[in-house]
Amino acid sequence: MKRAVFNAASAVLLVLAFVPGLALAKDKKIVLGFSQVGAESEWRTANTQSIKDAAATEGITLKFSDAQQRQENQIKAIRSFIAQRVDVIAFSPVVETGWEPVLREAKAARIPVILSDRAVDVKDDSLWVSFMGSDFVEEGRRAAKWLIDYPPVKELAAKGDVNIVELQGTVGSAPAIDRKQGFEEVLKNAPKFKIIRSQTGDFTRAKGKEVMEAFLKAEGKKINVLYAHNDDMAIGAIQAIEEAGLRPGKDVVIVSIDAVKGAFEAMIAGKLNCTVECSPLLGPQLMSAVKDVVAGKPVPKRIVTEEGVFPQEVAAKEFPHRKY
Ligand code: GYE
Repeated sequence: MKRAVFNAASAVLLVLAFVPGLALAKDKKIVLGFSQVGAESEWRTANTQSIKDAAATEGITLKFSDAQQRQENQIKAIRSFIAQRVDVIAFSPVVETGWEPVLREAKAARIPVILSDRAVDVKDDSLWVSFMGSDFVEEGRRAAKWLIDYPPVKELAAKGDVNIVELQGTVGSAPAIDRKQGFEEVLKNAPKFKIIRSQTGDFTRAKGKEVMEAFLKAEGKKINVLYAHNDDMAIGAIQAIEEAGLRPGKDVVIVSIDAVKGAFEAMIAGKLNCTVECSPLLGPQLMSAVKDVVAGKPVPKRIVTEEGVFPQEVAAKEFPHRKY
């Protein structure tokens, strides 16, 4: 009975929404300006898709801008959203610092700003309304915890040092800073584990491969472990390891972050040992926060994404359930 009443009510609403000339919905469409980091990884592609899909589902007009991993492009995009007087601005800041001036301009224009995926480092918290995304420090800790408990690595540690090379994400970005910090924090209590080289691979496959080649040239067989701040860099590095005549996943144990499909394929092939989950599917919660902000409802200052860890042993079983 209740459902029938509800259905009747929504049918009336539907009809109303489609009657031409009725101001309903049309004039009220929320306009969201979104400045994306770029298209540097599988993660980012899935994130962009999630945001576009969710905006379409929620009937939110999305002005989407790709910054190609450059802060100045993001600042330009945000200024243009302000000039266009969008209802809400959301962005995924490529780096943490340097945002005060443009965020103050948005505030002066009374346009609320939501941070998606990555945080900013600004003193004045009133410059943004909400930050939704993962706990990157925790992801780094999870990678390290998995590593020191991984039996082949434990065996190595029993005999001597475990030499780690690290592929960092984009210099100055929240995930690169935090994933390094979380990983090192856990390793502090595991003195046999040594990071012998650490360099940025800018979160891309091409750079991951290039930097891994340099690591291999310098350290060769000394390298026991690769810790990559994202799966794409690990996948690029796997190629470099194979080209150097070594076996990724065996001669070099590899742990990375994101848990994208490409990582599952690499695990199933035995070339990647573990991936720590970081979900890019932020679209639906972003749109719901956008709607709440416009409606004047309170939104949480911090919304943390829930995620897990996937070692190689579970990859084949999990693969069919992966959405990105
Ligand atoms: O891990 C990486 C991407 O900010 C969490 O950015 C995101 C990171 C993600 O390029 O693959």
